[in-house]
Amino acid sequence: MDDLKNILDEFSFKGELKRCEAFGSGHINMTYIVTYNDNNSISHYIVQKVNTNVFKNIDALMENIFAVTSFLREKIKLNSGDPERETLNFIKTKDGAKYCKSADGNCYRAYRFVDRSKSYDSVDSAELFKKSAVAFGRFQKYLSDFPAETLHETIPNFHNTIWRFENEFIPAVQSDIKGRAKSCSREIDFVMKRKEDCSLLVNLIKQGKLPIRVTHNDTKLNNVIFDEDSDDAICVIDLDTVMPGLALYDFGDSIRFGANTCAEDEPDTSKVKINLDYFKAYAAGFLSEAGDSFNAYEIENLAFSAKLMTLECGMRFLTDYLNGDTYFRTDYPEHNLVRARNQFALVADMESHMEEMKNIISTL
Ligand code: ADP
Ligand code: GN1
Ligand code: MG
Repeated sequence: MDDLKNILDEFSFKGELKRCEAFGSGHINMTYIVTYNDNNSISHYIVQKVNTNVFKNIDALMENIFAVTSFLREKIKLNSGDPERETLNFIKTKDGAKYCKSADGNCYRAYRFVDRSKSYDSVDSAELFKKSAVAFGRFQKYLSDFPAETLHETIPNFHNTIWRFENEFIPAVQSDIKGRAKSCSREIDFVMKRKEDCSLLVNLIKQGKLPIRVTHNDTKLNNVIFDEDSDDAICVIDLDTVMPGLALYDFGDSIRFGANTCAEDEPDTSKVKINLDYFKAYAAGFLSEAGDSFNAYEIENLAFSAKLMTLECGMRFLTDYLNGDTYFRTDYPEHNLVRARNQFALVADMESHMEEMKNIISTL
């Protein structure tokens, strides 16, 4: 176990350490909020232990994040925004490094907490969801002239759904190392029947129909923070998966998480539905910022991308369940299976509303 106090001492925080507590609800990294008092001036920072089981090359990861946040800072200034609040501001170690490594080999990084901000784990109005869409759309727009070829692929094939199907899901079913496959044969079948869906976007990329852009790739609602006073979405966070990708990945993943009438781990799947009002609000907000450059194939596949990102995420939860829960943090033994069932219920509901979803897009 690392002594967090020793880790904090590695960073150039000013003042005396007052508090340090676990924070947030992410499934991958371990996040802490720390408070310092410098001559009665209180500062908060976020410190994160990066999951090196998931992110194998932390130097590449941090290089990406520093490059992207520096680029965004200039864009925000050009647009008369406030770079202190609208992008992440990292704190280097006392040695000038982008992160610090503990004696146990764990990697920690730190950045400024955005004061007077809040985050949401679920959507409470179409208006709020639209605000998050504007922030994610703007994020993509601001990065549209970032040199994508300089970015490292922090998790190769992250949204290559057919790759995940063939190289992760099928091997997990076949090896069934925990003997769990028999308890989830319906869920396994659900994915098997949708194999063709998994290749659709990848094939459009191969045919040159979908442009590769710099995308966030993990556009959950709680990966954007809101201003406590105005409730505007101010800053896109959790930048570990910023990589070359499709606009559709960012759109689809937001819908997966935010337009579900339930949390992604609600066990009662009869409550899981697609909220079409939220779908419409998000699409309107996202397109208002990023949509100008979209081609016809991107527009045509917006509704499908929501279904695909949900199917992919459910397949990843199910794969992790079959593998013995080694990737996503879980709170109880069946957590990943519950999450997978929830995602598949949402896929099924989207399938029965696909024409309505497409019609909504065509009215925008
Ligand atoms: P995780 O990998 O745990 O999802 P995040 O980077 O998304 O980590 O951070 C977890 C939570 O911490 C966020 O959902 C948000 O509530 C809060 N948070 C993260 N960074 C900041 C920040 N710079 N300012 C304010 N809150 C933040
Ligand atoms: C993980 O780190 P977090 O909780 O924002 C995962 C996403 C999944 C999401 C499901 C790097 O996101 O891909 O969609 O859980 N992140 C990574 O809730 O795998
Ligand atoms: Mg997060």
